[in-house]
Amino acid sequence: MKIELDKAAAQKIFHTSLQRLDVVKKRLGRPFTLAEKVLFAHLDDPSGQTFKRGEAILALRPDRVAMQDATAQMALLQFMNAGRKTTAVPSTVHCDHLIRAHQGAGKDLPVARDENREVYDFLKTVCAKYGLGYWEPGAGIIHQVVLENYALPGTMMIGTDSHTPNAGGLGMIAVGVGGADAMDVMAGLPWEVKHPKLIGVKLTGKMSGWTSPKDVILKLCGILTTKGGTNRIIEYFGPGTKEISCTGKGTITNMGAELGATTSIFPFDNRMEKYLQATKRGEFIQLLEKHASLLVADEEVEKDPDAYFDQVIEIDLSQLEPHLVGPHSPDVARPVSDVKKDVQANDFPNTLSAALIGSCTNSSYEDLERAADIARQATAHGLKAKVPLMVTPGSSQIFETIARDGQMKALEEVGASVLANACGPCIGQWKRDDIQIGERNSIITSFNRNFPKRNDGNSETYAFIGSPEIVVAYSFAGDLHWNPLKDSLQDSQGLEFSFSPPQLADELPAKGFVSEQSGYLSPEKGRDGEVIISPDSERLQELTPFEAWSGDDFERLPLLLKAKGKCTTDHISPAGPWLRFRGHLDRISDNMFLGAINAFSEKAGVTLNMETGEKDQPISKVARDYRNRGMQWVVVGDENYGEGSSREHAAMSPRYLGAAAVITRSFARIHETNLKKQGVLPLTFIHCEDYEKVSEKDHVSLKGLSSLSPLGHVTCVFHHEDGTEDEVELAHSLTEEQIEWFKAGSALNYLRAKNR
Ligand code: MIC
Ligand code: SF4
Repeated sequence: MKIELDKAAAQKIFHTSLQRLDVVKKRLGRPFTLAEKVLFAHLDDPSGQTFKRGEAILALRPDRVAMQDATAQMALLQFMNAGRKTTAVPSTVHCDHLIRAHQGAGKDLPVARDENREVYDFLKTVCAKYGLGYWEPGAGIIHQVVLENYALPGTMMIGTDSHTPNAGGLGMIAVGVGGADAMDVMAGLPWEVKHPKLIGVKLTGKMSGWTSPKDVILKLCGILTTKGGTNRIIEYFGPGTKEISCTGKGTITNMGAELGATTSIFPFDNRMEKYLQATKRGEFIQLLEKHASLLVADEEVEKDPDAYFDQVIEIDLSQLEPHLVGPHSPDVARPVSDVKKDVQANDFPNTLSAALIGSCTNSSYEDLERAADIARQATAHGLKAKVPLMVTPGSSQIFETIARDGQMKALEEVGASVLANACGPCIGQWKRDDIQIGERNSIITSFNRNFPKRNDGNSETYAFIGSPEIVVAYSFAGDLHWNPLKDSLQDSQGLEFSFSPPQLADELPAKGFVSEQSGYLSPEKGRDGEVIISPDSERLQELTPFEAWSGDDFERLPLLLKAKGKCTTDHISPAGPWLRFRGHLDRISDNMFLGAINAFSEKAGVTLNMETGEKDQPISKVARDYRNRGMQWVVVGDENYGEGSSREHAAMSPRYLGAAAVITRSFARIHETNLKKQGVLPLTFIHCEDYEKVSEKDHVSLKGLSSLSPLGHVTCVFHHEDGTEDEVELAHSLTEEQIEWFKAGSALNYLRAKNR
């Protein structure tokens, strides 16, 4: 099978799409939105599929799988147990997350190659053996590389990273999933997802001045909040969509992940054509034009959006102001003009300690040109950045092109350092020498996430997010009280000057991208290589299947933790230094719940060991102790539990250390599926206030599990220390088949038993 996207393959996809869509059109007999078209065109069984937004489960056939190095390890360790010779669909692995940012690209990359050799060798040999494409460290960040090479309007992809929807900027349905979902698709099974509700975002007007695509999504984060997109697709429509470059659209769909959205998508237009042309995929344009009806919503939708979307939001690009969001959550949004007021009112540190641009979200040619424009203005006034300014290009193609066209020089002239084409400081892989852990400071980035500890491992770093040009402007003032749109600075002569908004930038390089494909290995090379995992490796560990469910109700299991407030996957399974152990379940499980806030002590990462009576013990240590005593345990969580990343370690570590169930007020989509896949019951309080009934020394019983059925309830008893009890009803969203996963101990166990 060819990994590269080729015309024949695309033709085949569109052919099947038309056939499937025809079946659904006849069944439903109404106009479709774009998201519906692409979803329905990928149904496994278009004539038998049931539809109900927010309830039915769609079985889909994605065209492609992409995985990044930190999640690919688990996905591939599971895939190796699935008994196949090759993957069922073209699949790629991208080495980007494990590279540490310390002294710039030139020095950091060789260090990363050396430090992570064992993992890279493992990934490389698995790719060769099972026919996957392999992108070496330094080649670029997964989402940028996918956009440049594999994304195509009207097609469908899943990826083991929550920002996979980046490809929605090029009209694709691209969804972030856990490794076990990726494994299913690579093993030839359909991929299941809840039939999403649809949010239509109508864009009108035209951006100007400082406003950029980033501000569209930052504004939307403020409107919808981090859980507003759960089990929903965000579909953009209206005349404003055509005013945004393809990569700008990618920035917007990328950060739809911050809303918890299943994915986001833009309709096909000539900005996408231009991008395909520039990235040497012009050969697809004719084919796309021929199938244009598959790539945009039916006309009726734009005329009467309320009839087709579950919610409609309108954003007038002409009125949109540049925004900054943060700290600690991407939905704390306000226009730049309100930043000073907010920083003062909340006593956030106003002095900035660093400014960072780039990442998978914002490192397009257009982004870096606009950022360079601000840098050039500063140079003309003799200024250098006041705080360290770092640039993370998204891919080697971008890196080489901005090196050729001068943007890099403009940024370096004001003191910027260029980091490797990798995630680096966006995922806690930022080794800072300037700030001590515990030191209060603010930073500003053009990334997409800003949960505590996310960038430098320091919970006292307050991260604000804005567009690259806004971030670069702030780097010259070094102060959040300063407003780049209005306030002036002193130039090298002591004269006042203000920045002008960045010039309208070329969205694509006039001379084309520098695009020799460096860093890609196609699987044809090295087919017969062996996959080696050393038994005493501390980076990789073969997986042992989890035990099947005993068939008995869970009786009086200890409450390991009641988490309070935000409990993202970064709280459950932090990244940064722990990324090292992503292929070693036992080792990485030592990080379990390090960031979770205990509702009783208000402390992070610690809990009471009810067996020994010891207080404030590391949560993973207590879990191991319970497990060693042959006990399973339960966790209680708050709202939108597990938001953020797709990392299935946040489900596998709990399962490995003995979790029977996680009971919350609500779950984020990917994490809820990850728990189901690993055989942990994700349950939700029917009455949210029942969360309050849980006390520190509770034991928990879950009843009637042998008659668990879709849409049924589970009765739960919290046995309190004083002998009293509270009985509450819990809901779950397990389907018939997912109940079988639970019974088998995991989805993988179920799959293996079925194939036997
Ligand atoms: C992230 O942005 O949080 C990550 C790191 O890319 C994760 C994946 C991971 O944890 O490996 C994601 O977004 O899914
Ligand atoms: Fe990497 Fe950050 Fe993008 Fe995740 S969000 S893929 S960590 S650059």
